[in-house]
Amino acid sequence: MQTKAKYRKDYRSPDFTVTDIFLDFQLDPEKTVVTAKSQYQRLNPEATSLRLDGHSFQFAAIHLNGEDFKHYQQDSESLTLDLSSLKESAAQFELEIVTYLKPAENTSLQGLYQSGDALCTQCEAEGFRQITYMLDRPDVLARYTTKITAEKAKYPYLLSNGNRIASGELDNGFHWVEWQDPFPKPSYLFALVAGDFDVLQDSFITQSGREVKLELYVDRGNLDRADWAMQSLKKSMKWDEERFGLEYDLDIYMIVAVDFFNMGAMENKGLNIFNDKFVLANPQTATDEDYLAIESVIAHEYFHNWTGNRVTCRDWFQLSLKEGLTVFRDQEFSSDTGSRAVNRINNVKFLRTVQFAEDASPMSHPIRPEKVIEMNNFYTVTVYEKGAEVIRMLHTLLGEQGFQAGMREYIAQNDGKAATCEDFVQAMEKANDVDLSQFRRWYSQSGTPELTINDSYDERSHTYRLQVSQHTPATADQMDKVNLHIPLKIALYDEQGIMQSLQYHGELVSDVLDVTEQTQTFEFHNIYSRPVPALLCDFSAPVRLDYDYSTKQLITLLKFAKNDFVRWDAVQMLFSNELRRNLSQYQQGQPLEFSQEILTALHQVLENHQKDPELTTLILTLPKETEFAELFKTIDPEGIAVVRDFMLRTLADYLKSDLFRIYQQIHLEDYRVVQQDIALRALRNLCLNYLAYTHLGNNLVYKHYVNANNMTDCLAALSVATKAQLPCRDELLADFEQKWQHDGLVMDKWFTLQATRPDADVLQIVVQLMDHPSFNFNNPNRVRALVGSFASQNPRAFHAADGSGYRFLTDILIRLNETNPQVASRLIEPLIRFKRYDAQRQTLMKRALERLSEVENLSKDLFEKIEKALQ
Ligand code: B3K
Ligand code: ZN
Repeated sequence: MQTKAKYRKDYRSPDFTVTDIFLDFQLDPEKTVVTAKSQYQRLNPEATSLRLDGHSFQFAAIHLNGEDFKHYQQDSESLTLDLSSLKESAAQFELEIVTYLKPAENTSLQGLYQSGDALCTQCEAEGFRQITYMLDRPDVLARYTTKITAEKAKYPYLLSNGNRIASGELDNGFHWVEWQDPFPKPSYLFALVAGDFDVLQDSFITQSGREVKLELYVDRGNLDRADWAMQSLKKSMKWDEERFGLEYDLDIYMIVAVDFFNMGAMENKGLNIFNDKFVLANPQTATDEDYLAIESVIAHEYFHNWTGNRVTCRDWFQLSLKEGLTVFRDQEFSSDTGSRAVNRINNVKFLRTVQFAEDASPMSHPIRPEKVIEMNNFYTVTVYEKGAEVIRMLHTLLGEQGFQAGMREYIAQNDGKAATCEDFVQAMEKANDVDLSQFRRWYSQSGTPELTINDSYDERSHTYRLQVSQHTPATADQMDKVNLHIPLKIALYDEQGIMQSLQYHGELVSDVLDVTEQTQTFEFHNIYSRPVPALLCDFSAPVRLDYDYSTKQLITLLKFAKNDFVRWDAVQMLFSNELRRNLSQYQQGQPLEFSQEILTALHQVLENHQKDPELTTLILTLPKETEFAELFKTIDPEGIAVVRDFMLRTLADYLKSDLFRIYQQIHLEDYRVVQQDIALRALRNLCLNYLAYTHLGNNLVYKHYVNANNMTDCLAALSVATKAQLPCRDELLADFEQKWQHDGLVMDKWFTLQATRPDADVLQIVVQLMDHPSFNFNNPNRVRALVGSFASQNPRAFHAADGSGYRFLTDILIRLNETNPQVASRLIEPLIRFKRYDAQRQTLMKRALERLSEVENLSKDLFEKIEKALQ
């Protein structure tokens, strides 16, 4: 195993490229034969050596221009051809390579592998090289023709990218299909699927009037769970035409849902492959949240057709070019078609918790990393979600029109090419005639900037001043930081809650302040009383805010702010302050206490629930333990759990009569996935969540479960029965298990609940469940649901002071290192963050990592993270 790092600065354009490739697959789970006939072109006339990437297959033969070729050297990761015998003038030549694969044994789920009874591929980032020797890099774009031959009874459907151009039957029960993709693409977008499926067919007429065939492939028997994904696809296609002016380009778009998949989904040209979790839904099996997640992942993969496929990445350091932009696009889609405020709140919650934590971890990296050992380790919240925030800041600075002009310029300049983040920023600059030199630093600087804000009010001159300082603390990967260009959106309210216009010497000024220096003062005139500032409205930049709000100011914002995000954010700060204060009480053995002012304010929010049930729900939802944890440099998992539990019970007790009244008022007959109903279900389930902690709890939750006609309500009841340890819990858990034991996807919800139960013996339960008939160690969804949730969503148990949680995870990681390093590398995250815990826990966590580092054949994936952590 080579664990050498690659650096962004070392990028060199390739000496050779492939213009066309013909792939022939003779499929068999035990032995697949792949013949790859490629047309190579020498780009650098001096080059005589051609290094191809490839591993994890048996190499059978290579021919150069039709003749047996022997001048090569092979190592564990590549084949290097000595082409000095090629005539100097021979700028073009053909290579034919034969390899043998064993998809049934491929548990890494990269390259060609078996999922259930089907065969499928996953090539991003560097999986194509597990199929054949290839210039497996995204700046080599070729036209693909793929012929697949397989046993017809087992594999009636044979799919690949592009258009189906020929097919035939063989007399031995085999058949074949040939596909051609007219658009040159990098190898990571190649895909192949073979299997027996149910197919949902539909079509879409593009804005220019072309008809596109849409096909959705699901495991047999799952057709009743495919509709929503198809609707989502059509909605996405339409939205991209309307908002971005981008139309689909092939005559067919296929989506295949598979059971074994390392991540969410994959945007292969014309043939998306999805984790079935992000396709399958009906009211009995999927929650509202699942429905919305499916819609956004379907949209995300579809949007990649332009941002990712037509314009791809030059090298993997540029990953955010396609991912940050495509996440921004899918977030905008969800916001345009649903509630903008709700979407913003949920995205910010995620970013602040998960991305801020990553930036504070040994894995901290800029959205465009500088150094990589295993590329799969960089499909991160930083590259994706912070990357999307960087695009969003550009959108804030340039406005919708300017941003869209930049998009048109970007696509016009880069269509059919492999581009860089720099190309994107340049297009934005050119279309808007602006200088983004300082803004570019967001691409190269890691870490979470802190904005410290002080204000002063001069009542004689009616002047209000905001003094803003920025500081980015050093991160594991980067000591020195520079000043960024930070768009800071603000609003000012007077004490009666009236919004003040922002003026400077009588002129109206923008509500987005350009923070560019280390310290800057912004002055506002004609302000007639000391205002309450709303700062970082809509989270206009991915930064931490430090302004010393009083409880009174925050309650003013909660009551009067025009912006829903600001209202929600004010309550987040109130909750955070309560938690912080009480945690220190708890740590000193003092009694806990919830501020009466805040209780009263929250009560008012609940009383006004009718105005906006969804926002009410979000405001009244107590942050999770993992969200609260991010407030602290050193995390006390036990203390946070205790204080949060106290806050939950206090709120429940204080609000119970209103909660009960609202709970009973809300009636929904048929289950419909429409925003209004989702909102009401969420509010009703929020009420249930609190009421579970009152004397009404057991009865109410039990009835809620029994009467539920959809998974959202059913799971809400089951979840709170487990979390509140209600007497009905065991009966309900058993009922759910009995009902869904044959459905892994639904059982994942149950595994997650088991793994996050507050019981003292939860680890024992998790260990036992690894032998549950519905559990399968080779299925990433199952492993994430049970082991992943335990390690990342049950902090109190995972960080048990005796180190049992760490030992358990380490045992699992040692097994996963062999079977599926990519999944292992995701699961190790909580363990490498030991610096955030007390000395005793640090010792235990480090010991676990040291044990892992001694494992034989440690994968690059784990090696990279362990090395960084122990450095
Ligand atoms: N591009 C894929 C992710 C590939 C991950 C490789 N380890 C899905 C997406 O972002 O749309
Ligand atoms: Zn993506």
